[in-house]
Amino acid sequence: MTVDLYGKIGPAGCRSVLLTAKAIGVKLNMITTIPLTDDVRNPEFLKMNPQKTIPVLNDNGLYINESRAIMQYLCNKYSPSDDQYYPKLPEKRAIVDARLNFELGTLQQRFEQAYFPVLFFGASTFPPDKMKKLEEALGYLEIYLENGYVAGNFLSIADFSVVATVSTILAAGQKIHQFPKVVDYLNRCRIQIVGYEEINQKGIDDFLARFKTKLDTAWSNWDMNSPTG
Ligand SMILES: N[C@@H](CCC(=O)N[C@@H](CS)C(=O)NCC(=O)O)C(=O)O
Repeated sequence: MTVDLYGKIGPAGCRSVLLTAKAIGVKLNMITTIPLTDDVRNPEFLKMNPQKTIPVLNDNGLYINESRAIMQYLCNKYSPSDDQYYPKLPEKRAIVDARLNFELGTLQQRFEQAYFPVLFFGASTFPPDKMKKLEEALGYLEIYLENGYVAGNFLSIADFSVVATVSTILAAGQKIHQFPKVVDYLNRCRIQIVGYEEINQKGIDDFLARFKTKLDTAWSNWDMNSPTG
């Protein structure tokens, strides 16, 4: 029985699912799927995910979209005895869930609001108010890292989501030196997360190959006197 993952290596959501699968030893059959093309507009894909986004998991007819839900499902279904990446204790699991939601609703969202105008909508530089909000979110992450990882003193699926997003933010040129715990965390995760280079770094490389010129131009237009400069 194969478990199919519709996606590609670039997007942060696909990377975090692949890092989870690697950590718990689940083999996923990647079906390369490109957003905004017929790959996601055909009736078979729409049946799996009417939102036309990737990643999507197809586990023998069970279709799951939303990367964090996929990660939780993979742990619940395929690693029931593992108690590290998605702890069973309600108190510990609640913090992992809270950080996953922080990543979805705050960190990722603020990254998109700050950077998508440049990446996708032709803006010449970044909106200062949105950059300030992103910096605030990175400040929250700095606080959450007080015990070493986002949900405590252990590596969890919340780290896979946060690392995928925050490494993209760094690659986009965001300054993070004012958040020493975030800097240290990224350096540690790079070594500790199995498959970091082949999965996460490859995604970052793809992101930069696609957007470096736009990012360089936007940063050269950026006012260095702004709070995030
Ligand atoms: N919250 C979703 C976001 C999925 C998402 O937006 N994926 C992007 C990856 S590039 C996509 O498919 N975008 C195409 C679109 O929004 O039409 C998740 O974490 O899976």
